[in-house]
Amino acid sequence: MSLGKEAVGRKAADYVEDGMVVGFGTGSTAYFFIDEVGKRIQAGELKHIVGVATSRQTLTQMESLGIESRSLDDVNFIDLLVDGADETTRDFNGIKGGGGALLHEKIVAQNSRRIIWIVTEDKLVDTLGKFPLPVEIVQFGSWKLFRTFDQSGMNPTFRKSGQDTLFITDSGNYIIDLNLDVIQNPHQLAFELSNMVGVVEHGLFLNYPDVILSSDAEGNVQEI
Ligand code: ABF
Repeated sequence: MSLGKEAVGRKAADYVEDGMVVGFGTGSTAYFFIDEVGKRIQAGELKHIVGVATSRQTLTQMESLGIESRSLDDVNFIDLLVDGADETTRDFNGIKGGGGALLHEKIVAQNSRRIIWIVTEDKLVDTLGKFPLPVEIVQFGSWKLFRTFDQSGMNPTFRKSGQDTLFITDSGNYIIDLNLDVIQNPHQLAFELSNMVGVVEHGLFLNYPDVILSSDAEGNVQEI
């Protein structure tokens, strides 16, 4: 098993300081970050930490570790957000939302003063798009939006949570994944998606992180 996810998740806890309002990301790498911060709080190594979760799944883990949590609207801003990503380039553009939490993740990111992405090195790509691009959409008229994506050659698929059950996000929306393979102009695509009626948010996170921590399979972590 790769040591990368655990190594980079735990390493990110070094960037948390006493008294911080911390944004806790979602996903299998963020899991280790949350666990490590919880351990350091329990050991008295970190004090007066307040956390904001990016998903119900993350909130549940935070509560199990005794991490004090607030809703986003109950804090002025977030000092540091640590989150995973599905793909990222070395110039800090990425795709997120593989875990279905992209909307809350992007809202929390917009309210964070510093953002660290934690990834294993396989997530580092030259060009985005191999990972299907998640697009969160309202349920009303979703099949019409699907048809629009399909007719535009964007190879859409509805995100499923079971055999025939459509995945529902924490905000009660659907997700369509766009299987694009290569995204030559992510800024243009982000602009187009953001202006489509019925699209709530997309998984292109362009120029979001301040730091990317990447780990190899042996658990060697580097800062990009
Ligand atoms: C989260 O991190 C999601 O956007 C994304 O799906 C997830 C991917 O990370 P991991 O591989 O660690 O689960 O932010």
